[in-house]
Amino acid sequence: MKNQQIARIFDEIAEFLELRGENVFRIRAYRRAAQNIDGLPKDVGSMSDDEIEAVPGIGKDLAGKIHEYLTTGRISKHEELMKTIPGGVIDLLRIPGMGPKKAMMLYEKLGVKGTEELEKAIREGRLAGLPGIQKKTEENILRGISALEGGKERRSLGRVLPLAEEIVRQMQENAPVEQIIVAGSIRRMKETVRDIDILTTSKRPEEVMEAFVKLPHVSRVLAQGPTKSSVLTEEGVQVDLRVVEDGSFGAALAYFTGSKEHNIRLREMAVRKRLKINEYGIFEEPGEKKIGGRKETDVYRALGLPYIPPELREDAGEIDAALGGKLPRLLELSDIRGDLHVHTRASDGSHDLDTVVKAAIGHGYEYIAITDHTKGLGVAHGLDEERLTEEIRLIDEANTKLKGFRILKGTEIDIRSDGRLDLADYVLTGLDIVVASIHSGFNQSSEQITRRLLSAIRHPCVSVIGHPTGRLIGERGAYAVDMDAVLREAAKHGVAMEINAYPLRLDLNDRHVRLAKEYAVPLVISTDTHVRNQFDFMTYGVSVARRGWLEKKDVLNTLPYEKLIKKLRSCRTGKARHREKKG
Ligand code: DGT
Ligand code: CA
Ligand code: ZN
Repeated sequence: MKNQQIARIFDEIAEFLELRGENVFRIRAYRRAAQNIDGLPKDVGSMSDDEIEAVPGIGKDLAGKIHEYLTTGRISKHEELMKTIPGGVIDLLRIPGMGPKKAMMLYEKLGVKGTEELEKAIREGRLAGLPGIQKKTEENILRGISALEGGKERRSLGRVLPLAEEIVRQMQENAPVEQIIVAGSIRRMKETVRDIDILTTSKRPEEVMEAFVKLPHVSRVLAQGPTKSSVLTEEGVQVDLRVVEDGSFGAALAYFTGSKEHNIRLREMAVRKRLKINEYGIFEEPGEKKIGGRKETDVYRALGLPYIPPELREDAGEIDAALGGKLPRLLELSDIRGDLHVHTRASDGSHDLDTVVKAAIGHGYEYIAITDHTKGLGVAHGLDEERLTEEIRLIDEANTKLKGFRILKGTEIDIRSDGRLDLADYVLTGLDIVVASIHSGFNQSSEQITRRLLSAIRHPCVSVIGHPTGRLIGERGAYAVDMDAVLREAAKHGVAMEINAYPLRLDLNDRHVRLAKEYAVPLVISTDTHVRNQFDFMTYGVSVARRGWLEKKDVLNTLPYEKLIKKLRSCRTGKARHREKKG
């Protein structure tokens, strides 16, 4: 994906402009463009000029710059700005997460002229006390440097999966491959992944390898052999490609999908059945007669097991469940009927109500909930009682014109630091859904933050707890919440927990989801869409649910509208009396 590179360049331009004290609107425009490009689920390289111009925040000028990058691999404005800074700073800019401002500061204060010198300075403790540098910043820089060198950094699934899919697509176009599939932790949809493992079959393996090492993403070839090659992409991710025999494809797929722990359990079972299972096939022990391996199901069938979906292969009880005929019938993406956490331009979303609704209908949904932020979140232009009342009116009006689609009136209400909600109850009684979330005070003690969430759950108008742990993968850990206590309280009050499908969040995570199911807490899966194509993030949320063993019946937004509205907890009065009550 070129998206990340372009986003990074725009961010850097913004920082350069900032360093030079230029127009704040100009700076903001680049930042916003960067954010929106990074949020695109599709490669800009595969979009038409019109489509690119339709991305929010991208006008003719920025579309031109994107076009320039796609055709020349550079943006001249960026290059000009690069010329204004010393050469030693440029090397520092290669580090993921390092912007021009920080790089200049480190150069000026410490005189470091490259990643090696910087690493040394960190190890010697020379960064301590510099403006904006914390222990965490130092750790991030060190991790960035080692990622540059090794390509073995764990990254979020949301970053790597689109890249993996694109590499597969390019291989299908440019190489004589037959079957081709991504295995490893990506196939298991683990929330972070270390590298991309791809398996393929071909009659002409050498040509496949030639094409692979020449892919446009490749920045370095680590190894090239007749059946296995490894490369490093421009993004610093390692990709391993293996060509296997047709008759071994299923066995290899099972082997390289893992997890390692799951495979070990399978092999132990095989030994007891006097079988041998490896990446080449399934063999009967005396004599080594091959009895299968073409299909992945061969492996499970040989062991007397039903097929186990990749998301469950973590040696977390799936083999016993399979033996006992107790595997869950996992939720599917197509079971989802609507999205219950969506922002519009009224707060920090990119589109008006109409555009968002059209996108949801285009997505095949039956309903969405509009859940803009509330006033406590000033940066997101959160709504006060009056603005939310106006939004409710707009939704009522829109609903009268829609057939076969419903907009739920909602809010993503801020849970204040003392646990109180950010809006007066009289507005909440006019809503179909209240998603309550924490957006500040992440450093509170476990006791404080747990109490805060418990009091939100006890508020009779709250339907859902949004992104319940607040973590941002690779950026910010979960706050110190006692999740067990929160889930028990949610079960007691029938409050749903959200699986926020936004790839950076995936919050709840798979372990919490499984615990929630055990406590019979209702779950919803929502994308937290701010830009219309982010409805596509649902697939990540569904993966978390699958890894948490969820079935269709465990998830509220698989229900048709009428049933959903009965199951969702709310304090709706039926009549929108909020206006009379006001003041
Ligand atoms: P990752 O890359 O850390 O996100 O996680 P995986 O699961 O993709 O791990 P990776 O890439 O090291 O290996 C891919 C699969 O290959 C792994 O899930 C199982 C299999 N595998 C790798 N090494 C071993 C091993 O030493 N023993 C066994 N049984 N399987 C292995
Ligand atoms: Ca892997
Ligand atoms: Zn939120």
